[in-house]
Amino acid sequence: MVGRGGRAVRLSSVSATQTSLTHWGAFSATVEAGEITAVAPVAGDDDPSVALGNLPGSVRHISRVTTPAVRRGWLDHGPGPDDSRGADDFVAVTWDELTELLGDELRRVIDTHGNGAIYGGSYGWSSAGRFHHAQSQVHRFLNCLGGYTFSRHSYSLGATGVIMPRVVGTHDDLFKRSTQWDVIVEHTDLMVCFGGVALKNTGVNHGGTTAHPARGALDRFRARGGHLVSFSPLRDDVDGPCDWFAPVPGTDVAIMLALAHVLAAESLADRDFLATYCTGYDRFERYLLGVDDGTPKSPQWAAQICGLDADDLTALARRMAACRTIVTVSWSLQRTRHGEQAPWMGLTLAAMLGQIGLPGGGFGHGYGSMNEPGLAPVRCGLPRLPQGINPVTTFIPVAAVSDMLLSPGEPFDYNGLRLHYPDIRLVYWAGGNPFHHHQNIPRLRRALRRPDTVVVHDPYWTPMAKHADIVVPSTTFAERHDFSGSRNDPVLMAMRRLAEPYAQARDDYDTFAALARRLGVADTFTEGRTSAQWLRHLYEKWSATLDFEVPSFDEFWQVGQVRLPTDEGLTLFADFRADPSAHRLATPSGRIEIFSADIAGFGYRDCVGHPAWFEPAEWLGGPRAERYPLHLLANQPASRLHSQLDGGATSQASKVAGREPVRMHPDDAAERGLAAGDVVRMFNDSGACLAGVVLDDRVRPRVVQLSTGAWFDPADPADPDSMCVHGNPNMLTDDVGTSALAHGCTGAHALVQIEKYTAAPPPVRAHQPPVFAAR
Ligand SMILES: Nc1nc2c(c(=O)[nH]1)N[C@H]1C(S)=C(S)[C@@H](COP(=O)(O)OP(=O)(O)OC[C@H]3O[C@@H](n4cnc5c(=O)[nH]c(N)nc54)[C@H](O)[C@@H]3O)O[C@H]1N2
Ligand SMILES: Nc1nc2c(c(=O)[nH]1)N[C@H]1C(S)=C(S)[C@@H](COP(=O)(O)OP(=O)(O)OC[C@H]3O[C@@H](n4cnc5c(=O)[nH]c(N)nc54)[C@H](O)[C@@H]3O)O[C@H]1N2
Ligand SMILES: [Mo]
Repeated sequence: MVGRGGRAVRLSSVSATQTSLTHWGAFSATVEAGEITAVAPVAGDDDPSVALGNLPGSVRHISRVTTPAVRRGWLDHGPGPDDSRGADDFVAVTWDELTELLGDELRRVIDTHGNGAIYGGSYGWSSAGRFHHAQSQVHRFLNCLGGYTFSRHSYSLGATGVIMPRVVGTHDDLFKRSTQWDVIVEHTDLMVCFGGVALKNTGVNHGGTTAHPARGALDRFRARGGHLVSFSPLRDDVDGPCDWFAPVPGTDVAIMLALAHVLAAESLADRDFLATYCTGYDRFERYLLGVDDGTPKSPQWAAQICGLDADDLTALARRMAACRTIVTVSWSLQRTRHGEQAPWMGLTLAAMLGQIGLPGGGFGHGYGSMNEPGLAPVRCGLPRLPQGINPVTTFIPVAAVSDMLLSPGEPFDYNGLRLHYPDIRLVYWAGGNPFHHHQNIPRLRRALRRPDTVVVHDPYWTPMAKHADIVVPSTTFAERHDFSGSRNDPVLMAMRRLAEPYAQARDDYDTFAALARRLGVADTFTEGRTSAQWLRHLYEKWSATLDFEVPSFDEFWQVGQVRLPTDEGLTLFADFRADPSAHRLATPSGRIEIFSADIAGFGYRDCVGHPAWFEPAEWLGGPRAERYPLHLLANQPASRLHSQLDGGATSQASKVAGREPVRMHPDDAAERGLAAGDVVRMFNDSGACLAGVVLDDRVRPRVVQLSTGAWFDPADPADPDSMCVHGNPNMLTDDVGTSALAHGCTGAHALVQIEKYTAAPPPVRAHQPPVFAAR
């Protein structure tokens, strides 16, 4: 291969063993006959993710999209709303036909309805790799055409992404510049963890990761005498010794208020810290002590809500005030109704302890949610594919996708703004799976009937691909050259191609380049580069910005990695503590806003000016629990990343009777006459799914866990209300935002009922390709 200027681009060809990287870790692969047959973690990774076991067999898996495909109804009748999405046959087309059909449809929508009629948010994790990042590629492509309606925030951090910039002036730094594991090991006496520190989740990092230090750090922390307190309905959200409190799910804010109440009532709150570094504590304290509403948020009050012992909470508050304590809040807590409150209240509790900015004290968000918190940030930016400029200003908070499609023109509130949903004609998805990530699948299926055209790029026949009109077969990361780059991983890794593209799969970049050519924007999109030339270009452009030496691209590619310098020994907000005027927070007051006049000014009923306890609809203490008496935790799966490679060996080994496992307490099973291995029907007003029973007394009674990621598999594809026979928990979650402030995803929780499924369980066909019709 020859690069620009005639230099040799030494992108090695496919060979038997290669290293590469996924979001869940770096590995070396054995490749035979175009397929990954074995993988091993790289040296230096002490705690590799079990999800690596899903990679063998993933290139030639039965669920691969092998040809460009168009839904028969769309091909026969042209674009338009259609109830048969998800139930129709597909027709194989050539790449040239696909480029023509899709290019012309994009042109039609833009010319007739304008660029704002394209929804190109395209949320999803796709693959690691800086260049072939599907979401960046689709955004760049659509920007070349004049833009698209976009989405803000993520399913991961929908509430946090809005509340935290308002009250502590940042969102990113909470993770990127979090207090490091080594500092916690050395200085922290007590880690009080709301939502535990789930090591299953630290396997994963956005953009990939070459090391997993969390488990080792917790071992060293305990060896030094540190103690862990976990509030979680699941004992195994902490691996190893801890004080385990199993509250009623969704009641953490009440617990935090009770701890805060003890601090206030017993003069244990750090008044100097609150006066110097915070604003609005007085307003909050009136609420805390019940001055206006007559309800002190005491341990006795909280005990009625969370089901824990009031004396235990009092004792814990005193213990927290007496030693170096870090309060951590997992991301799951903000993926619920009123999800803004838990991170805001966790921060407030830490502020009352007065240890924010001291080594090993203060606040942490997401230890055990992602590998990133606790890891040292790299001291430089990363190579990045420029996405161009989007002239369209219409957007939605990301988890409002069904609302948008079902209610064009309707007004909605978001973060102090009154916005309107656009009228979307074309939905473009590359690198995500809404049937994994969005709530209330029956509602999503109705929403997807509305647009004229749905386009999906994916390597696999995911349920989203099966609901598309135009399906574009993408390569997987394993079939192309790329390189990694993650802001808290010290290694930039070459991701060399492991196998030739399977069947007719094409890189997303090449698909967009062909479309750009047809639409007359090829030069803008490709800038005259092949993907190999882009890799070199991005690397060289990036290395020119650095104030330290890195090897040339050719050397990098040959050696396979570059080590980047990192900022070591960070404590979150240490600078602010040392000098609050020089390091003002980016909030209106420059300080931590325990009371936010801006938020109060919006007048929202579900998010007021200070952190507060709101009763959610989905909780065991509310009226809905009479009909649906079990609290479902729809958490992240231990066996895979989201829905990715659900057909792989590790994921498949976790299934029970071919279904996703639902973990429940033996008493709840006995009450329903259920035994381990039974197939059950889980249901509520949103929908229903089947699952396979696992009994475990580490689950709090009346709580059940069905992780996300089983590919949606309707018993009757033509019926939008059809149950899922495979165990997708988003059949059960309610499609409602966190509050009018953030409208974040609330998929973590739902109330359900469970009964034995007595009929013969339908076969699971989730990973089978759809039916193809002759032309
Ligand atoms: N109920 C409930 N729902 C949830 C959550 C929850 O806790 N509970 N969690 C939420 C969270 S935090 C998240 S982040 C989301 C995750 O939701 P998603 O990010 O949408 O889930 P993934 O399964 O990672 O989807 C990525 C898709 O990209 C495809 N892909 C991989 N490589 C490529 C490529 O190179 N090109 C293209 N075009 N496609 C590629 C994969 O095959 C896969 O279909 O789910 C959310 N949904
Ligand atoms: N293996 C694996 N790791 C992953 C992912 C994956 O798909 N697979 N996804 C990654 C992504 S994109 C994200 S955003 C993060 C998400 O990180 P999180 O949102 O933190 O992950 P979850 O597993 O949903 O939740 C963590 C734990 O919180 C507990 N929990 C749930 N509700 C409550 C509650 O009301 N109160 C208390 N105290 N505890 C509660 C649950 O027991 C759960 O196991 O995970 C990342 N890590
Ligand atoms: Mo996420």
